[in-house]
Amino acid sequence: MKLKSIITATAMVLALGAFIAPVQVNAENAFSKQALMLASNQTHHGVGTVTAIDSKAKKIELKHGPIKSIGWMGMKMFFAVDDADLLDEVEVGDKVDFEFIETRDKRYVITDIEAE
Ligand SMILES: [Cu+2]
Repeated sequence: MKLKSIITATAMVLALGAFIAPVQVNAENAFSKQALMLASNQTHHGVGTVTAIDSKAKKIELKHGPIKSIGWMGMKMFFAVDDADLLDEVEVGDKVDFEFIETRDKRYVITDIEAE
């Protein structure tokens, strides 16, 4: 009886381990430290015009329209970019479609952008 309990307990721990382990591996592999600091898993989509590009600082200024998913009116503002190569895709004056995420420290990071 006692041995059976130990075996059952061991099996449960192993089963639990098998359940948790892949999640931890995924979290380490698939998400950067920055991504884990996200305010939510939501990606926001916006449309706007490029008003300035700062490749060195990995920033882009956009005059964007309202973005309902995050409760914003239209405005002109800077966004960070995760990958500076994205800035090679667009020029000042371009009308763009873009996607961004919000970090917990209220930074807005563009994950995709393309000229319309
Ligand atoms: Cu804005």
